[in-house]
Amino acid sequence: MVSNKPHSQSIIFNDYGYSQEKLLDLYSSMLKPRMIEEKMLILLRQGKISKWFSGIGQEAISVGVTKAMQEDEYILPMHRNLGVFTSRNIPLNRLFSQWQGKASGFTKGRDRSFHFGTQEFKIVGMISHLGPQMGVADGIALGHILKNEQKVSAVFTGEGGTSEGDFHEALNIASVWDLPVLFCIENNGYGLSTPTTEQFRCKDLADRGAGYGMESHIIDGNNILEVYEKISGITESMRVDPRPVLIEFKTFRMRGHEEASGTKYVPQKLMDEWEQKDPIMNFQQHLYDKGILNDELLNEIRKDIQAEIDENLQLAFSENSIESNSTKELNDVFEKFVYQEVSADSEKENIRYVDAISRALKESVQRHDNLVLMGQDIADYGGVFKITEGFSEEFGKDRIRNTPICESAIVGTAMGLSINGMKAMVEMQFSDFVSSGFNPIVNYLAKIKYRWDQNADVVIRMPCGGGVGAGPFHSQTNEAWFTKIPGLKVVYPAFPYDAKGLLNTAFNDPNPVLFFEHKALYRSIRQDVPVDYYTLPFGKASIIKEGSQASIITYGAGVHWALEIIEEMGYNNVELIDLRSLQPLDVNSICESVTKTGKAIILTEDSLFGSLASEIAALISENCFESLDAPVMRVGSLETPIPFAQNLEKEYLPKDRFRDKLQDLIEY
Ligand SMILES: Cc1ncc(C[n+]2csc(CCOP(=O)(O)OP(=O)(O)O)c2C)c(N)n1
Repeated sequence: MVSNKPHSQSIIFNDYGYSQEKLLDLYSSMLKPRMIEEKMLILLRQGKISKWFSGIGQEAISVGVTKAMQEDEYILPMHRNLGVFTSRNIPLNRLFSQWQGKASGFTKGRDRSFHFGTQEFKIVGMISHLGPQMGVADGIALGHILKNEQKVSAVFTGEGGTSEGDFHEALNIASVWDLPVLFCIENNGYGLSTPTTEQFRCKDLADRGAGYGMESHIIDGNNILEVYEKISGITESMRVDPRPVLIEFKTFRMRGHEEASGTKYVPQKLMDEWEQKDPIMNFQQHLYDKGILNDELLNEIRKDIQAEIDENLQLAFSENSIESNSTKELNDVFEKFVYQEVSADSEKENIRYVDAISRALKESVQRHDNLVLMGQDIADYGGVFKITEGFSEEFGKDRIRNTPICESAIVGTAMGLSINGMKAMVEMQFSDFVSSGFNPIVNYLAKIKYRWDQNADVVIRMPCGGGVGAGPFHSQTNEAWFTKIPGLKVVYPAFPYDAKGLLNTAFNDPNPVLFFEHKALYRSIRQDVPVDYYTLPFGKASIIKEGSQASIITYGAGVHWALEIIEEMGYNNVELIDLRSLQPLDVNSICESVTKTGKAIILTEDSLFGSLASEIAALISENCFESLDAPVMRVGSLETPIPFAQNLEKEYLPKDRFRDKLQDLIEY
């Protein structure tokens, strides 16, 4: 407990040049989060609130950094940074309601504790996975650079979080791109129960800066004046000379990882040592010694803070539990998007699938001046498929950016760009590599709108698919990894016309879109495509061929296999549906067709278990059961990884099995 009792002073404060007012402001700004936490501990024991990640003993860092930043600069805090939120003057009742899952909080009861952001207060809260925050900070900082704004972004991590790949990726990107990000490591001795000796081997984490060609500093995280003074100076210089800076704050976690878990594994000696270095008691003693603070003033400050806490807690407790219904919940998964049809009556050109993608990209970069394209080798080299050839000369390397090989932090960067009002595209060199950026897609991009009403205006392009003899890591069609995740749109065109129109729509849509492009179609499929800009809607399948004998439902390369086999077998009366968009899925067109034909076969390039084909089969069984004249059939690839040798790959892919199954269905 903080108290009025004298405290032996083990921290030296240099307050030269500070006004009394400033010193007292820094003091009471640390006292407020401490007193909130002390109140929380009481409430926790009374069973009135849920578990809690304590920042007791680390207040000087949150408060000092926030006070050193400008109010309109973004801060990306972690779970022990209550002082960031209080120093940004968030009304306490809103904070308390957030923690209780109530409507006056920031997430409509959808996420807990500090897992929220607010554009109003320029705070971007964490996701549980810790590391992705750092890539997001890169994106926000990149947004400032591209808008010519002299602003710094500050992101926090614990020392445990520095072991995650995201930390290394984000530092590397920030360094290569000279991004003004202040990376703040709070080295508090333990990551849950793991001491630093089991977390890393370097002496100081600040030393890691050198490995990235980055300036770094060690700061006493318990000395509010040192934190404030040094961070003020560093951020001031970063604004005029944009660059990342790594700070290691030395501090200590005075309580358990979370309140329920205790600190048994921490030697008492360490606890005692750091108790002596308590940031608030030391500074308080300093202010007493200087005659700036006395019992009377301290009691007054404490009384005011206590009144603010009690009043706001009362407000939060008296607020009713949040109410909702499934319609409201479902309505908040995606940012509203009113599709604008743009049609082109212009002349047409006969182009390949790959050209159509390239055309849409170029037109969208021209149309949206806030759109940034990122990917490995996409600048001067033009990307491995040459889709962005010539783009960097035409649009400049600010907007057409080669990235280091770091899918996770680049997806995070795209997220950060969107938070800072930009649009972003990430080209996965091959869709297989998205596994290295999976976490931020499914946990950050997909969930952020639902969590705190922030959209992720990001298109991820996914060159995918087999039939190219490229083996297990350059051939996968991994759309089903994503169609399962609420919050993501998934598009998968089979023709140049659709590819161009749908990709243009993807850039207009403010939601995260995974855009699958089949590599085997890139240079094998041509079509007459309007020269001018046009769009096509998501969620609308295209009926490639009408018929009444059976419905073939497919997408991507499957459409071309089906066309070939229909022709080869002379099945002139089957209906062929190209889904084009998988999420949203055009369930109506599927059901209408199956109701008409009474027979359905779903063809996918994916292996069947848990595939989109299985989902569609279930939908048909549920919705069209009474119209069915045969079992719903599915055809997909073998349940193996994709083999390299061409004859093995042919056996793996479903085309030949589809021929037989279709015949079975028609003859049923
Ligand atoms: C990717 C991931 N792995 C594990 C966890 C579980 N976890 C949450 S916090 C934490 C310790 C974090 O330590 P550190 O980064 O030092 O921060 P501190 O809690 O000490 O402030 C762990 C292991 C998680 N949230 N995310």
